[in-house]
Amino acid sequence: MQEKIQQLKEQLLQELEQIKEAQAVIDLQEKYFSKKGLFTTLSKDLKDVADDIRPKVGALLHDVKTQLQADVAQKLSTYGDVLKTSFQDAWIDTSIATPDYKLGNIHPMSVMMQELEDAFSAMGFMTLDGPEIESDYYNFEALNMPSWHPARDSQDTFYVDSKGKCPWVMRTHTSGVQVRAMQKYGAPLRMVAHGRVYRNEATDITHDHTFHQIEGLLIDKNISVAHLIGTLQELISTVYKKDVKIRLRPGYFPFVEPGFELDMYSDELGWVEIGGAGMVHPHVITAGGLDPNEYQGFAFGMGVTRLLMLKYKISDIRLLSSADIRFLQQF
Ligand code: FA5
Repeated sequence: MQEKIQQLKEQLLQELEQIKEAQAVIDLQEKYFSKKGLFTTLSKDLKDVADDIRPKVGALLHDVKTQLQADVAQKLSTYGDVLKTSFQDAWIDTSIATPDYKLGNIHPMSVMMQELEDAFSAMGFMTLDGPEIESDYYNFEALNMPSWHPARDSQDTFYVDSKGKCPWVMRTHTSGVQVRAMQKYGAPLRMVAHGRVYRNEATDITHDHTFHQIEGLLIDKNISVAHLIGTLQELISTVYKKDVKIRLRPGYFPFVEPGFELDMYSDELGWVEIGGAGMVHPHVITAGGLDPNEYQGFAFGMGVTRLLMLKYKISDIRLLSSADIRFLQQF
C-alpha cells in the first residue's frame, strides 16, 4: 500500500510538470481527487491493510494527498492571469435590452404583521414563535379546555393522526403560545406571538380555513382590565395611524376570566368583532408554572386578517391568499 501511494504520487507529479494550460490542471484535479478519483479509489484499499500499521498508512495517504492538492492548486494559480485575460478579451454587448422584470412588493399581510410587531415591541413585548402543528395539550388542555369541553366545538380543526399517542392538531389559535411562554420565561412577562392558524370551517367572505392571528400576553403583579384596555387602544391606534374606538363586550373563552369580545369601530361597517380578550384564568397561570395568587395577567388574540380587511376595505378574505397579482399590486 505504501508503495502504491508513492507510485501514485510520482505519476501525478510527472503529469503535473508536463501541463501547459489551466484546463489540463482542472482535469488532473478531477482525475486524482474527485469522488471517483485515483486517490479516493486507493483509500478504499486501506481496509485490507493489517490492523497494526493501518493508522500509519492512513496518515501517510492523507499527508501525501494534502501536499499534492496544494501543489496542484499552486500550479493552477499560475494560470490566474491567463483566465483573467480571456475574460477581458471576451466580447460582451452591454447594450442588449433585458426583459422588463417587475419588482414585487411585500404582501399586505406581512406589512401588517410587521407593523403590529413594531407597535408591540415599542411597549416592551418580546416576539415569540409557536409551532403551527401544536399538541392538543398546549392548544386546548393547558388552556382550560379538556377533551370533553364544549368550547372545543367552536374551534374544530384538523387532527394529525398520532397513532394513539399525544394528539397533535393544526393550531386553531395563537393562544397555545401562552403556556409555552410562561413555562419558558416565567414572570413578569410581556410577549406577542403571531402566525397562521387553521380551522375546519366553511369559507365565506369573512372566514377562511387558514388565517392569521396575533396574541398578546402580559403577566405581572397588580394587573387589571384597565391595563388591557389601555394596551389595546394604543396598539390599534398605532397600526391604523389614527384614534380608533374599541369596546369590550362580555364573551366566553375558557382560558380567561372575565372574558371579552373585542370590537373596533369602522365608519363603513359600524362595530366589527376583531378578537377576544380577558384576564388570564388561574388554571392557565398554574399550567404555566406560576402561582395565580401572586401573578395576574391579561391576554388577547386578534384576527390580523380582519384588521387588514378593515384597514384597506377588502371585501373578500379569500383575496388575501389568492396570489392574484391584480389584487396584490394595489398595495
Ligand atoms: C380566539 O381564537 C381566542 N384564542 C382569542 C383570545 C385570546 C381570547 C386570548 C381571549 C384571550 P376567536 O375564535 O373568537 O378567539 O378568534 C379570534 C379572532 O380571529 C376573531 O375575532 C376573528 O377576527 C378571527 N377569526 C376567527 N375565525 C376566523 C376565520 N375562520 N377566518 C378569519 N378570521 C377568523
